[in-house]
Amino acid sequence: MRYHKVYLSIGSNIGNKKINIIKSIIELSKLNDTIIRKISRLYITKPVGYIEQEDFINCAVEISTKLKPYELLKSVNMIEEKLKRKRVVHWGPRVIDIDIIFYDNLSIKRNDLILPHKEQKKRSFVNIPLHDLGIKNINFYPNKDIIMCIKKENCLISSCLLGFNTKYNGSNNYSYILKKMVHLFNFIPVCPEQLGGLSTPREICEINGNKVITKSGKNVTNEFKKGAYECQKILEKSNITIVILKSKSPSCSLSKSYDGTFSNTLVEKAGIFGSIVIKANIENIEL
Ligand code: PH2
Ligand code: MG
Ligand code: MG
Repeated sequence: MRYHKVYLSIGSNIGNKKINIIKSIIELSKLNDTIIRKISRLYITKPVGYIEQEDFINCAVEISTKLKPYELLKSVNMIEEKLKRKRVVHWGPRVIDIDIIFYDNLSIKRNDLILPHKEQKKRSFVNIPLHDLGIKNINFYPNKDIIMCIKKENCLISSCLLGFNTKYNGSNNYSYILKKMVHLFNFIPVCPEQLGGLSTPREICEINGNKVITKSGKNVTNEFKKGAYECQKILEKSNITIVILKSKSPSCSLSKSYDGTFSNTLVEKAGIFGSIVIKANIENIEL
């Protein structure tokens, strides 16, 4: 099975629109046999069609996928559902809308799937982002629905996710998708455990009640607290509006952590720095 080149248009006009879009792209990257190739800039756009709603943020994404058109459509719908489920409002404006614009050079006309997308030519909010991706020969009728590009934000990020060898075992948790977002964020990499004075490599640690302990039983709570405090100072000083943190880490987790028994058991508990981020109400994403 070969890879197909697909262009998607993504839009959001409820809640934190930028975060919604980034989360949807992360979900797309998790699909089987699917690779994110390029992400356009993010644009603020005037609503087209029903104009009595908030402005949108729109972008376009190029992916390579082995999924067939209907498999991709189903996957994309599942991502929309997953991101919508967390919201109360189910009608009208959309938390996230992911549309398939081009699928190779395929042309389909069915009730539930029209390729290329039926409205593509009419919509600048689709075509201007597509242009960012380097597509040539797009037919489109210019209009005025684009207002401006959104500017880069400062994003504090777990350094292991960017590929720095700051993980406890001396390796990293490199996530290729972040390298596709360097035009969207100024990444500020941190490792709370290193900032707390722990060495790399270091012993594996887990949260046990209100302590952090190593596998051999050493109490490293103070180091973890110091590291979290150092990161908090960076948060406060650097005008950071979003944080991307490593999941399941005793410092960085924003949801689940290992329970302190070193038996691969997860519990609902944020990490030491993760808890500070949640309390501070800073927009966050877990990877
Ligand atoms: N999506 C629509 C209708 N109108 N307007 C803008 N600016 N951006 C959108 O993504 C959009 C829209 C239907 O999907
Ligand atoms: Mg749409
Ligand atoms: Mg749609």
